[in-house]
Amino acid sequence: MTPGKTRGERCLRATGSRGSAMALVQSQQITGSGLEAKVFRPLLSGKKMVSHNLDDTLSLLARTPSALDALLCDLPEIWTHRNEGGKTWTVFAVVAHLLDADRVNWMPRTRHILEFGDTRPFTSFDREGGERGIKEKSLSQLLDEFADLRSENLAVLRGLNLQPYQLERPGRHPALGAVTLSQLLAAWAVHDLTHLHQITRIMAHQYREAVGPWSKFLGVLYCDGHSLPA
Ligand code: NI
Repeated sequence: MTPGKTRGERCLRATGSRGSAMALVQSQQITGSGLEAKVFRPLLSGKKMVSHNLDDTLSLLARTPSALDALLCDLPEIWTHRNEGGKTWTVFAVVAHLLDADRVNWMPRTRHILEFGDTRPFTSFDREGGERGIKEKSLSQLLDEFADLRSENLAVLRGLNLQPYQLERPGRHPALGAVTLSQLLAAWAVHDLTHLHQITRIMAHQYREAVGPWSKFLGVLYCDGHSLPA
């Protein structure tokens, strides 16, 4: 738990973010069809890919715990403790995986590249490792631990004051081969997004039948297969 903050305060903070977004919309005086036009017209075309920027990555990585809090805090367990069938993950398991990845994957590999470069490969990451030691924990506890650990990790990462030449430093992934530190940090951000996507997909699955014929308009119900474990 973040010192001095209770779970309720963190939930309120997340709600406050939503309020800020609404205020932004109102401040821009976007109404009616004008809103639609502005929302659906991109500021920048997605066809031109941007290169990795560490500040942009840090901004996103810092936001994920609040996003998870806002979405999941105090939800009924039908949303958080049910899966998509078979041995697929629950939302609870995904949060445990994100926590585990912050513990044993991203920052340890950052240090590994800085220390060893590509002279020795990373230790393999056990994607199921998040399941160990969580049976007695609540989702609230996992969210708190994740928020605290992410905050600590980002403080360490900022403290490294990484320079461009360091971001280009090569590393060796045990399965993927040659990578760079820049790619590792970009992948950390997109790993968050992958699992946010997976979380909303798992949640939507619970109402797969309940929505009746609307299912044909609800794309999240048809996006199996592009969120393989990462
Ligand atoms: Ni993953």
